[in-house]
Amino acid sequence: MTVFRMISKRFTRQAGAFRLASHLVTKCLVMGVASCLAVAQAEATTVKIHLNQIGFLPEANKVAVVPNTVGGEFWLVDAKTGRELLRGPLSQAQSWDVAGETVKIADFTAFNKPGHYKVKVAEVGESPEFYIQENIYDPLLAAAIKYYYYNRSGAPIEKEYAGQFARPAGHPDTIAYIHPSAASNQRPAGTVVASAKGWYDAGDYNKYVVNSGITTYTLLAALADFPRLFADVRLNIPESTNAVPDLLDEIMWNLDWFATMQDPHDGGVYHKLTDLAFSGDGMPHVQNSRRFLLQKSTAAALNYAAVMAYASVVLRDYEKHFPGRSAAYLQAAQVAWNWAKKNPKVLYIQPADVSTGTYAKADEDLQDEWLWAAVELFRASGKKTFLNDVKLPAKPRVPEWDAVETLGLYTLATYSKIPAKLQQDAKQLLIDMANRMVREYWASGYLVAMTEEDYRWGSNAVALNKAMVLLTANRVSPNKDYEPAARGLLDYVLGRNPTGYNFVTGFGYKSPKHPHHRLSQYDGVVPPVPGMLAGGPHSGWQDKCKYPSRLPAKSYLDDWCSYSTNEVAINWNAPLVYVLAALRE
Ligand code: 9MR
Repeated sequence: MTVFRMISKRFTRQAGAFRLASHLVTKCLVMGVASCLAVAQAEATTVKIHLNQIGFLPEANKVAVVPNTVGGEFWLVDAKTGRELLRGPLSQAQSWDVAGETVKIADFTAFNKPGHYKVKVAEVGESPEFYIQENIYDPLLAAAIKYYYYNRSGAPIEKEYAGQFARPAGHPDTIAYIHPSAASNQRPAGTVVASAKGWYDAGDYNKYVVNSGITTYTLLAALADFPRLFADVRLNIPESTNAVPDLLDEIMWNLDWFATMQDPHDGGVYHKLTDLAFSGDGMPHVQNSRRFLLQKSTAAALNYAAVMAYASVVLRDYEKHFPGRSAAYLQAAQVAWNWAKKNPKVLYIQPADVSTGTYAKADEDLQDEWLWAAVELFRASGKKTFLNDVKLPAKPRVPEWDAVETLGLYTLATYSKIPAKLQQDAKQLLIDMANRMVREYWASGYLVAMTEEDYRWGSNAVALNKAMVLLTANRVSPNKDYEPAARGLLDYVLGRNPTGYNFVTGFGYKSPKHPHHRLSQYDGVVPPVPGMLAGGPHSGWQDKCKYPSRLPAKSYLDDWCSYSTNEVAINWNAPLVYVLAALRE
C-alpha cells in the first residue's frame, strides 16, 4: 500500500500541477457547475455521434461512436470556427447487441493538441462540443465528492458552501429507537440510541451499513492510492480550513456515524438506521418520522470490520488530527469480527413493519464478506491467524454492495506483507477478470466492456467498478489494453453510450435533470445537485415508468419516477471518484 505523508494545505495549494484545475474547481463550486464548463451547452436530442462529453486528456485514447454510415471518413473540427483540423478513416462497422446497433469508430487518439472541438461525419452530423485539455476531469472529480457533503444527515448545508443548494439540517438522529428486531438484554426494544451524522444513502434519507461500507472503503482507497492528488483537492466544505485533505474530512463525517452502528455491549452491528417506510415528499428538515436501528446481521458486522480495519490503517497517518481514532477503529473491527465468529450466518430479514431498502439477499453465503474482513483485519493488525480464514473465490465478481470478495483481492494483490503464493493467486484472479473485460471491450461496437449481465440496477457503477478492476490489474501486471479499457468505461458513463446522456448531473452536453433524489426534487432549485452519477440503464423495469426501449443499454429514463435507472447513490459515486482520480492524467 502506498505510504503517504501529510502535506500542509498551504504548501500544496501552491503546487503547480493542480493550479489550473483548482481554479476551475473553485469557479465550479461557487458559480454553479453549469457555468463552469464551457462544454455545457443547450440540451439537444438529435445528436447521433456519441463521445465523452467532458473531453479528453491530450495523451489519452480518444474515440467517438458513429452510426453505421456509408461514408468512411470523419473530421475533427474546431468547435467555434468549424475549421477542419484532422481527417481520419472510420473503422469497419461492428454491432453491439445490448444497444441493438451497428456502429463505426472515429479514433482521433493521435491528435493531442489542447483545444475545443467537435467530430463531424458528412452523412450524420456533428458530435457535442468537447475539450482536449490537461486536468479536464478535475471539476468533475471535486463535484463527485462534494455530492457527499450535500447528502449529509444532521448538518445544515450552508450557503457559504452550497450556494443555491443550501438547506436546513435534517435527521439529527440523536434519538433513534432500537427496533424489536434488534432488541437485546442491554438494549431492549424502544431503547434510545444516538446515531448522528453519516450520509443519506441515495434518493432516500436512510442510512444502511453495508452500502455505506463499500462506499467508505472505496473513498478511503482513493485517498490512500492518490494521496498527493487529494492533499490538493479542495471542496469548499466547513472543514476545508483544517489541515487534512477535504476528502478525508468528508469520509470522517460518515465514519462518525458508522461507528455508532456497533452495539457496544456485544460488538454486533445493526444492519441499518431507517424510517419504517420510505418517506414521502419534502426536504430533510420537514421530516419527523421516528427512526429505528434494525436487526444485527453477520453481513453488517463483517462489512463494518473490513471498513473499520481499513480506516484504522489510513488514519495512522493522521494520528495528530484524529488522536486515538486509528486504534479505536481497529479495536471496533476486531470486536465486530468476534461477534461474527459467534454468529456466522445471521442474515438480515426485513421485519413485517419495515419497508425501506433491505441491502440483503435471501441466498447470501457471506463467503465474500468473510474474505474481505479477514484480509483487512490482517493488514490492520498484522495477525497472521486472520489469513486462515481466507479462501479465494473461484470466480470473483465485480464489486457491488452484495459482492465484496474482489475488494479483498485488491488488498491481497497489492499489500506487501501478503504471503507470496497467496498474493500470486490473488493477482492471477484479477488478471483473469481484467482479460475477460478486455475481450468484452474489443467485442463491443462501442469499445465498452459492458455485457448484458452488467445491465442491472446501478449499471453505471458496474461500469466504474469494472474500471477499478482493470486499473488494479494494471498496477500488479501492466498490460497495454487495461488502461484503454478502463478509460472506455469512464467515457461510457460520460457520454459514449447509446442514450446520448452524460450520466453525471450538471456536466456535459446532456445530463440527467430529474434524478430520483429527494434533495434535488424538493429543494425548489431547477438544476439537480451537481456531481451525481445516475444509476443507469437496464431493462429490469422495476418501477412504474414507461421506458423508451427494451434494449438493456437504452432502457433509461431521466424522470423522477425512474428509481431503478435514475436514482443516485453513495455507492455509485464512489467508484466515479476513484476512477477519475486514477485517470486524471
Ligand atoms: O442498489 C440496490 C440494488 O442493487 C437493488 O437491486 C435495489 C432493490 O433492492 O436496491 C438498491 O438500493 C436502494 C436501497 O435499497 C434504498 N436506497 C436507494 C438504493 C438505490 O436505489
